[in-house]
Amino acid sequence: MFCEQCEQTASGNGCHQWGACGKSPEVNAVQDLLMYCLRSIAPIALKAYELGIPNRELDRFTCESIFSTMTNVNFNTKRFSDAAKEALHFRETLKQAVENQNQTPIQWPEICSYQPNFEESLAEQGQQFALDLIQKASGNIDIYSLQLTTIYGLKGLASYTFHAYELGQEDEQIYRFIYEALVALDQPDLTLNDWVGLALKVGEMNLRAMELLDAGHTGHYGHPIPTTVPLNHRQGKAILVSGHDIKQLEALLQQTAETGITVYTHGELLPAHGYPVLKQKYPHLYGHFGTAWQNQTKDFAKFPGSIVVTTNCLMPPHETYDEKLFTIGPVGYPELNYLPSDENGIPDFTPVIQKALELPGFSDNETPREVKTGFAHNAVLNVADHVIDAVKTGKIRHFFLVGGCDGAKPGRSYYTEFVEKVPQDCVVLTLACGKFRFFDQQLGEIGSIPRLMDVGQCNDAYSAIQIALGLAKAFDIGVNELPLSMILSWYEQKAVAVLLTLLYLGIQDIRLGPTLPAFISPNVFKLLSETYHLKPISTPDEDLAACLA
Ligand code: SF4
Ligand code: SF3
Repeated sequence: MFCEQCEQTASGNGCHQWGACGKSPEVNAVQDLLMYCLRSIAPIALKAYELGIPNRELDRFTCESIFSTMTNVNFNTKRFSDAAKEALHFRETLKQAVENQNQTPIQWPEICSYQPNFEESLAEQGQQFALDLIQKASGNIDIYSLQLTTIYGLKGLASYTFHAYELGQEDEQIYRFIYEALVALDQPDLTLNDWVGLALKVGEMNLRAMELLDAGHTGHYGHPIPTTVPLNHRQGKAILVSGHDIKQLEALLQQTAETGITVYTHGELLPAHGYPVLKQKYPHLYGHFGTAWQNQTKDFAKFPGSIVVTTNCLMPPHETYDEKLFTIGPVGYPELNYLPSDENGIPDFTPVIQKALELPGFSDNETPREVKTGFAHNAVLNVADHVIDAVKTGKIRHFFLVGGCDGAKPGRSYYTEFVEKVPQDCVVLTLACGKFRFFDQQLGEIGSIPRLMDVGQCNDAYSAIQIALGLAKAFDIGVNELPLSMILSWYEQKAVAVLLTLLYLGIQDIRLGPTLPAFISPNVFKLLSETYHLKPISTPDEDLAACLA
């Protein structure tokens, strides 16, 4: 086994025996095999596009399959094996269609005939792919590093593309690029510069995917507005929804509308409360329960209702709560209740509702506690005049975007301490699950502007980018000249995609932690620090002083 795609990777140099995330060597090998099957489709899918016979079903399948190999999404070997079979079925059908239409015979690359033996262990067959890329890169560690950066970024891109198409937003150029990047993995003659270009192109495409997702969310649910969200529970039966999928949250809200059940968000679904359509249509969408993903074993055990995990981050479930836990979409775990989707991509949530009705629910009303969310680009740029005025009159000295993933490492207390130490004349924008380290702090206001603003989920990095670009335009300066510093935390591959987007946009001086990705080689890091002044976090005091200097 070899995997180093997330920040939790063992000893900072790859999980070799068993995943620190709980992923087994078998799952890892079948994930690698599935990725190889997808690579074997890519040249055919590109040729199909060229001939005007694209296959949207395959495009979506490819994204969902890549997404399912991300950290903390699916731990079920059987689901990966089934996906590999389906991938090859797609490949052979499309190959036939392309060959029928093409005037002359096609000499496909060797990979296009890859055929695992589905009668034998796929886990054993998948092991050969662990070292496939480093061999193809002829041992060049820097090219290998950029290939991994590209693949991991692709996983994040595939996940946002998946969410965007769920909401009816698609762009063919993203699908084509995903195939191009997969094809590139089998082109041994690409140079280091080619790979830098491809990694940045992942960032560019990810910006487009996040833009589409933003359009999908705001088109369906309205532009987020600053909204107070209860952190306390209320008496009654309850369902908790985790992950990032707002469309699935809405489907569950529809199906629970007449049941008397109260619905709570968990983790990255907190920003759902900011969408006016959801709040108006579904009064039983009440509050938020728990904090970031790595605390779920405690949070889920305590929750007295059923729980649905719509996307990452799922941890191996504890037996004290596995019976009330349900997964949907790309998420899975062996033996755990999985609800398949209908032809519209929506599961029948009846088992979740039945389980919630069987469980005790909350027996009392807890003392109210609350946080605010909904400071997305529209809400913030609507008051841009106030913000600009506050900057010009010296009331606001600096903005900090403290965002990204949370995780279990003790070094992540840096982010809490950083926010606590931000001077009174500065504003903190935050997004993604890293905010749970400080999201309920009362930082007060500067005039009418809150000092702590939750922009949204990790994909709402798009919103943060729009805010930065909007302010830069209003001040008539470049975005790197704004009094804004980005202090980012990463864990999984969506964060890799977002980081590549920021680099693609030329954002300088990003501070990244809690540790640098293991897959970034020293030379690649040198390149990033020379070109973009990307740097690792140091101490809150040192970094604050440097940002404010
Ligand atoms: Fe290790 Fe992360 Fe890979 Fe899991 S996803 S096996 S923790 S590197
Ligand atoms: Fe969090 Fe998993 Fe990355 Fe969407 S939920 S940010 S870690």
